[in-house]
Amino acid sequence: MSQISRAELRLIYDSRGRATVEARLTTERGAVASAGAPSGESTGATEVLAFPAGGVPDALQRFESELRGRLVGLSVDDQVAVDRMLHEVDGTPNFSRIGGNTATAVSVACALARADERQQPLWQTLLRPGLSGPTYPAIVGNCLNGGRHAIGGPEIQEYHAISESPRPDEAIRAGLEVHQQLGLRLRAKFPQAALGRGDEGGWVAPLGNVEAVALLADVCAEVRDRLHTSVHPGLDLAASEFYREGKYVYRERTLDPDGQVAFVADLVDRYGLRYVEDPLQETDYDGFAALTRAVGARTLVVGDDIYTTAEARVAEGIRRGASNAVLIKVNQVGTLTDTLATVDLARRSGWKTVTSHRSGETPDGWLAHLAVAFGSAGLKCGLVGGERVAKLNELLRLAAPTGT
Ligand code: 2PG
Ligand code: MG
Repeated sequence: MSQISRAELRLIYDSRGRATVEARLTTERGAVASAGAPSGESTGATEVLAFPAGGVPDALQRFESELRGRLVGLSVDDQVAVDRMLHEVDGTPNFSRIGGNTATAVSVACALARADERQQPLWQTLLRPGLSGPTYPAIVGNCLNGGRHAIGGPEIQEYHAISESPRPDEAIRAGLEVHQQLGLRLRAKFPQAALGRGDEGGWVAPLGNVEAVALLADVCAEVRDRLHTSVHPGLDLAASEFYREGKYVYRERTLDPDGQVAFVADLVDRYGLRYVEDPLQETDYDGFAALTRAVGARTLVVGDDIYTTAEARVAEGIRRGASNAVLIKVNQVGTLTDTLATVDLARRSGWKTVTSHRSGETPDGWLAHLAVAFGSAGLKCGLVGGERVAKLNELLRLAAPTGT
């Protein structure tokens, strides 16, 4: 058992150039570990707050006056005690005093320091019950951006290539190939347009919602045949973002909730989607359940904004059969202990987990270890852009530590 001898929090910038925090913990045995916290843009209503009302300056000040002294002397072996202290000092249900990103950075840095002391990779330190070694997640790789992550794209927020292989290098290669081929197809289709990339590195193009799914499905099929790797289309609709007064408002159509369930089910069947995240707005457990009954046997129906990684909301989802998978983002709940409770509940209940980045990311790689430690079906971390590639590269490193 080794105690924290020094604790620091600093301002850093995320991939959007917005301020966030990074924690650095030193132990009495000389381990040093840093972790930065990412930030979302299409956040769930029930997420903890990333920062106190005064933003990062307030978070830094509260850390100095209330947290630093409490951290020093705690054991890095006792993740639960560290995370409990974060809740105690905060004293609110949603980390609105110290900020969920401070909690996330400290909590993950503690796990990294423990792994360092044990001379283990992080995934091994956090490996969930029932898992005896690493299993590698499918790559949920963002190829095309819309919604709040892009300017001028479709309403659906994320168009993914879901690439699966027991070998992460093959899965990553297939995802990257879809991204690159899609870029070439867009260039050919819109020779005069200014093509760009969105917040998560996916392309942004003047495509309709269904037109984009069709194009992605076509490119996935071509890459699948050529590389002989399983790669299929998937979506994060982030449907709360275009839900207005009881209706889902796309540029091409406006749908009531039943119409939305039928629309998404049709996309799954027509284009072979293997992944649909947030197909309904974040309070519609019944709509989620109807879609899961319709297509849950052939696709992952994943809840993000509806659960916000919180154990109680996932328990409600399980009771109501609302989906068959849950997205896992540490900073939606603020600590690793809270995150592990949700992951373990999902695993016990036969649900899949998908471990996810945020749209505003840091160049840290620890997310890849979390996906492996949790036995996640997917690692959702984007495909291109330094902050996304950092996670993919870390997955490569942990899968083949010697580079073979
Ligand atoms: C999502 C995420 C990440 P954000 O909706 O799943 O892709 O977006 O971080 O903006 O919440
Ligand atoms: Mg989402």
